[in-house]
Amino acid sequence: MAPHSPGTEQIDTLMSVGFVAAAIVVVAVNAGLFYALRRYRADRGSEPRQLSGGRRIQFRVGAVLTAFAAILLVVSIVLTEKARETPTTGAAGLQVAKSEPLRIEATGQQWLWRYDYPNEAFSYYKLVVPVDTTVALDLLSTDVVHTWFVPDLAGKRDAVPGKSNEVVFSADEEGTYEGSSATLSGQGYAPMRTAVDVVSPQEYEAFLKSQKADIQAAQDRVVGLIQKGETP
Ligand SMILES: [Cu+2]
Repeated sequence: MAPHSPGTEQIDTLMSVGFVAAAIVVVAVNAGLFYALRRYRADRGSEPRQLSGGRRIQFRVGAVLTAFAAILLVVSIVLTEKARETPTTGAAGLQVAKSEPLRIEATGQQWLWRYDYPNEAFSYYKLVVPVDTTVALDLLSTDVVHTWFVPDLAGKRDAVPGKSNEVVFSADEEGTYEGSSATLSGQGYAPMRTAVDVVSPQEYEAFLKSQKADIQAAQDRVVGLIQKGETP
């Protein structure tokens, strides 16, 4: 995972903290085990010393574990302090309206994502957004629960039928970010992927225009065929 949005940086940090904590526990447990083995082993044939742990040692171990858990909690909170902040659109981003995110609708349906842009253009599978811009995706579903998951840009978020959910991100670099299926939504769930194309604000505007023109041309063609009495 390579974080490319403020929120995912926090997730990445939290994963590192978890990894370091797990490593400390593994090392400490094994060190203790080897220490006990060496210190208390007896010669072959003779019976090793029988030990019964006193209450004092139990308290000491308990205190160390509690302190470890407390440190972990504090470190995690301090390092992920910014996780609740909403990213703001930067100077290189698309200037929609001050402090307002760019709103795009993402609709999950078996088994495809549809994106509806502010100018009524739409696209399937691929979402195009401007770089350095706060994007708020309104997640909707027409059938079952789908999960929108592009690991480099945001955490998993569900699209639930009849409800509206939101995922906010701001991509810091142009490029294509792949998404993956994260929730079983029926037999076509595995190929129900998505991709996010992060482009410059100018390219984004150009994409919206050409996409809308293409859709209009296709609709006109169909209407024309129907009027001529042909089946499209
Ligand atoms: Cu799905």
